[in-house]
Amino acid sequence: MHGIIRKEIGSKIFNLLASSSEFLSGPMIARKLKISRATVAKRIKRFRTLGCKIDSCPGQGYRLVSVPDKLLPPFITMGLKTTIIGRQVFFYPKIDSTNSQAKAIAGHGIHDGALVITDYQTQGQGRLKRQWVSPPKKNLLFSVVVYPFVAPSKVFLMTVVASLAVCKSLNSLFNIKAGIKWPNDVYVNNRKICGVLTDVSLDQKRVKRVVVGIGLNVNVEPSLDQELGSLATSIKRETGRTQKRLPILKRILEEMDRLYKRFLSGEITHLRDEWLSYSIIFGKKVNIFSDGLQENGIAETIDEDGALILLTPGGERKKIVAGDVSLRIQETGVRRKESG
Ligand code: BT5
Repeated sequence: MHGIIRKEIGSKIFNLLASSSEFLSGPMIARKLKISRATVAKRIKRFRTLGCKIDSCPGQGYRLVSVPDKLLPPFITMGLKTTIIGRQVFFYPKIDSTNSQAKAIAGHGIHDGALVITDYQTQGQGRLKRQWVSPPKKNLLFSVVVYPFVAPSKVFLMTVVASLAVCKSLNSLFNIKAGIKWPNDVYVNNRKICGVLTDVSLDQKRVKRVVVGIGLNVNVEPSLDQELGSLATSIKRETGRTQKRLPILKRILEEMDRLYKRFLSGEITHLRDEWLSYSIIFGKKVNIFSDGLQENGIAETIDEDGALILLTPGGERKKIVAGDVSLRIQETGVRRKESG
């Protein structure tokens, strides 16, 4: 209990500093929050040990100059331009999986758009019991909990919201041209940079909650990682330099916020069209794997429920539902093994 109160005071002091570009005096902060000046000074000291740069000037007070690249809740919400996504943040230094944790806490006072984020997953999950691999503190690993009032057939649009948000952010921040490989992967130059894992829970045929997990490679060096090898890429690999994770996360949350609101207001066709414009599979020969069976054909389009329309060699059009399938693009010399 005491810990919670201390945390709340810390957040309040931090929020005051973060909302002002001017110096704020210690006595003024103390008066406003009904705490002692000593408490203010102690908290400021703690923020500095966390890596915040805070100027102090006798007679004027304190001014927040910068925050470290740490994925802590006050740093994430500071200046975050969203109204739904990421307004509530749960950070864990290490956890089994943010999707599992988000599912466990969803419904227990967890708001629409809550963010569950970690620096390291011990059991990062992909689809179909595959693994998501990510060394500690290198990448972005997070899940967002939402409660959209939509029919189950439209849940795929949350995967659309997530993958589009990632593509747009990579483009606007780094001029990286990312594309979407149906159903849930983001690729750059034929290598996977991000995976999305969407989990839905239903209540009498309506959607009760959706957890959308995003794993984005930021500073991992795939070539140094045997498991990722030549299949994966990262923002560092594409840009040639180490990148800060916090601004990337914020941009993705802001893009998700915009896209999620469009989804809620029924702009489904627009969202789908935008998603299609990022697709890297249309017109290409693909192999579909499901339950040990394989289908080949040309990826033609994606229908209004997110299913892939496959044109088979016999000229038949088959509808492939995303659920339990993997897709491989048939291109020689580009990919050496299936990566999801
Ligand atoms: C995915 O599955 O791509 C969904 C990954 C979602 C991960 C996030 S992290 C936060 C949240 N919490 C979780 O526990 N999960 C979500 P799939 O399409 O099945 O792809 C998995 C395959 O991608 C693996 O079998 C590997 O081949 C490959 N892979 C694993 N880690 C990778 C990485 N860091 N970068 C690129 N490819 C990777």
